[in-house]
Amino acid sequence: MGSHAPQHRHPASHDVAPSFIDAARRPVAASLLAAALMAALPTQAPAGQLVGGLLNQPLSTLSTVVKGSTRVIIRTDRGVLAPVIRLVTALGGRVVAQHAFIDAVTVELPAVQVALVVRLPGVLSVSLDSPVTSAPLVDIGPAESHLVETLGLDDGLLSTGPDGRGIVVGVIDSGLASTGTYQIRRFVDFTRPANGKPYTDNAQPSDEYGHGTHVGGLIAGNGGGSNGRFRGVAPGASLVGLKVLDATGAGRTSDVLSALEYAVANRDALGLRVLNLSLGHPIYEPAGRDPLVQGVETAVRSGLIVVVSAGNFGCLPQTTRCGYAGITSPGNAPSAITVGSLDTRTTTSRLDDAIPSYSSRGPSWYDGYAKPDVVAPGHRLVSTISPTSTLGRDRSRVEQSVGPWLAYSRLSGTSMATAVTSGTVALVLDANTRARRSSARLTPNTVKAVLEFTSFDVAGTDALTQGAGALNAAGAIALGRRIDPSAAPGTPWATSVATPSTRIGDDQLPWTQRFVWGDRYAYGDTVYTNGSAWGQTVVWGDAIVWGDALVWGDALVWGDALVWGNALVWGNAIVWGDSTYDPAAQSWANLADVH
Ligand SMILES: [Ca+2]
Repeated sequence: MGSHAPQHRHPASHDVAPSFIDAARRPVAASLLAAALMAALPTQAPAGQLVGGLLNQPLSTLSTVVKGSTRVIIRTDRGVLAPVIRLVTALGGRVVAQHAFIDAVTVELPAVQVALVVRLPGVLSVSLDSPVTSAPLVDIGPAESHLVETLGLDDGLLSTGPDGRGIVVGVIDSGLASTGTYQIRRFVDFTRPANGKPYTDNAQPSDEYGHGTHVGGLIAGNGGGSNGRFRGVAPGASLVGLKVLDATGAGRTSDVLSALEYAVANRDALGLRVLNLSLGHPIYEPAGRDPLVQGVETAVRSGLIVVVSAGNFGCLPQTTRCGYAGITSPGNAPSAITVGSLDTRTTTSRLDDAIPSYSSRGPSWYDGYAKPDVVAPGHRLVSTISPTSTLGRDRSRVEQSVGPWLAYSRLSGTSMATAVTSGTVALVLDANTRARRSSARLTPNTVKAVLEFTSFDVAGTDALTQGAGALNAAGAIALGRRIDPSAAPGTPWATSVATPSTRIGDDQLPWTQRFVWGDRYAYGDTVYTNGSAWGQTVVWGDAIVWGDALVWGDALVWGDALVWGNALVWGNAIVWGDSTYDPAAQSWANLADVH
């Protein structure tokens, strides 16, 4: 990547953060430490080159200029986390949190030592403990009032069909206020360390910002106080609140990692099936090194279905020009279900839908993954909020006040689209459980395939903007309930749908029947067979044997569709006219600066 990487603002992370693991600063004889460091120093590569290659993008700049301390996430080879921590501690590092599930540790470290740490044996990479944000968009206009209908969830489906009952969704966000409109199974506060752990377990539900409460209501709110008018997608589902964002909607990557690890460790005890991450930070390094991506991939391999926002960086705010490669991390996690936003134009009909300008387009930086996976209603959605929260105090957003604990407010963004998708996943899981009596479960890849296969095409929109297509909850339920996860590998597990289409309002709309796989489109009936692609340990997008069941489309061509003004995105580079364009000094920096 080198000079083609987007230049991001350097987050101010050298402030002093609260500690909860007071790692002992072991006295180490100077000669012993020197020996360890000498052994660690590489002989085969110039030091500067090595350091630049192992540090993520903002840190490689920071470490050369910052005095004082900085917070970094160190990833290590498997099995050597403990000895690396001992060495880092000897260098003056203080452990903030361990992330054993991805062989990583977050450390507060004198900035001058970063260059030494990166050379320690067993250290794979060092990343800044980057700020994550969840800021929704301010916009003016009529509120979406046909959410349930445009998803195909009317016609009494709730009374007879799935409502998410028995499905637990984890919400990694700013918290959940006690609104009384959704069931909170557990609340864990990762912004308040306690008892030597990086979180307060069984905490009182709270949400000073208001974002998580809105997301939670879209997933599982029952519409209480609004006569059901503003109910969420899966009111039978229950929530686990995993609070990582503060009263301004900002948090730390390390806290998100702690929440992911908690979810993986407690998934069976809590019955967790789905995780909603309506947050992120700019992509600073390849997905294979990004700690947040690694956390999401580990969660998916454990069986959790992880739904992630694409980001709200579709256009340059300064010029309102729309462009590509605005996906945020962990939306670049291959196995996540990455969701962009859809403006339903406040109608039930899907024919007038459009992608809002802010919705981040693919591909992902560095890796060139085709993202998002789908788009979903996310524009001017009305959901629960605490009137005393940061967002709840903005009266211009309020659609209905219910009481001192609850109001319904209007927010827009890929965060909201992600919540609608998580709710739909809960419905699909519930529908499949109701139709089956076996204990076999739909894998994350299967659910993702179902959402993509049943999606609707958004007219006039390219693949890197809409992904496979727009969410079709009714169609996803119809297909999801047909699949028998206990079928033997390689055998059909669902009968084909004769007419792969869904009626929404007055229109019978065809499913796209396509997948976004790695950097390609694919078509075909593969979803009807228990193929290896749907296995729990297969990373979405990996090259695997498909047999004849699938028709490959062309590789997504970074061609005419990707013209941004005069700039053209090509793989990892931006080509400007005929010459390679260095985005670091130009408008790309402005886009990244919004974070
Ligand atoms: Ca519409």
